[in-house]
Amino acid sequence: MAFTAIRVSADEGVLTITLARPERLNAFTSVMHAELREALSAAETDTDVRCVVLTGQGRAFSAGQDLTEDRMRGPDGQFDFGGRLEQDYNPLVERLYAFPKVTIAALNGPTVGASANIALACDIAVAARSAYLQEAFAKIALVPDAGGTWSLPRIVGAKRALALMLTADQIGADELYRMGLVYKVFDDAAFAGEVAALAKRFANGPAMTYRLIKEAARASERNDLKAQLALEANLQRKAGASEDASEGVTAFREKRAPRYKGR
Ligand code: T3D
Repeated sequence: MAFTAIRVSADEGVLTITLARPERLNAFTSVMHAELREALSAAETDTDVRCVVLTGQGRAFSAGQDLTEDRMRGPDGQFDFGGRLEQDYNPLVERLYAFPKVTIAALNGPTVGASANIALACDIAVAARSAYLQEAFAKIALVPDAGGTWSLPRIVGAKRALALMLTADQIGADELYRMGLVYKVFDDAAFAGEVAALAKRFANGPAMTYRLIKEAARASERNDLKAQLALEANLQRKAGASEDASEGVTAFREKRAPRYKGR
């Protein structure tokens, strides 16, 4: 499939997916969703891909749903705003949460509406200093979607999450960092290089162990301590039996960098 709304490039284990409708600030359309589904499916099964970076072309990460796209209609012929979520956004968010490889949302600029919550569904979000995030929904009298009402309270706490959603304020990168919504902020000029370096670290790392770490972190959202301790023991058994764990210890003893194979 030749992509028209995204661009995909692979480099030494890192797959970069760039939302590519810069004239509309990379706003999401059903075509973009379909292309993203295809790119993520391929990345999931391609053993050469060990880290996925999601970013935007031009001055924005993405302005959320394309508000000029034809609205979906339900069986009664009335506009159905939930339909698009069920068809496109919800599966994307669930897929990102469960994605078996490390995902990085690289916020190069405005990250607005559903796109903000898609970014939060990635494992790590990093931002250029000029970027901002905006739960813009209430400005157009809509409810935050794409998992925002679930993820935001868990990341920033209930009160702050409500404030972000009710005010629909634009939150700058340094404030995003203080709130824990992004892991790091890089100066704009250094942003692309820093993102590439971070992604490369994951591409060269122990892929199977990363998968297990993600499994543990996700499970902690529903587990009590006892269940989580049991899960950790189970996952540690798997990680400890991997070729990468032997290599990690051997490399430490031999005072050299480990060469991980992802198994
Ligand atoms: O099914 C459903 O519809 C429900 C699902 C909802 C999910 C959501 O994501 S709801 C939230 C949707 N997004 C927004 O409400 C954001 C709308 N955009 C803005 O508020 C502003 O564009 C920004 C604050 C993001 C950036 O402002 P600024 O001044 O830097 O840029 P701009 O001039 O407004 O935008 C540049 C162009 O992009 C402009 O086109 P033009 O006038 O040059 O031809 C603008 O119309 C276009 N654009 C920006 N955002 C969208 C968009 N076009 C379509 N959809 C957009 N979301």
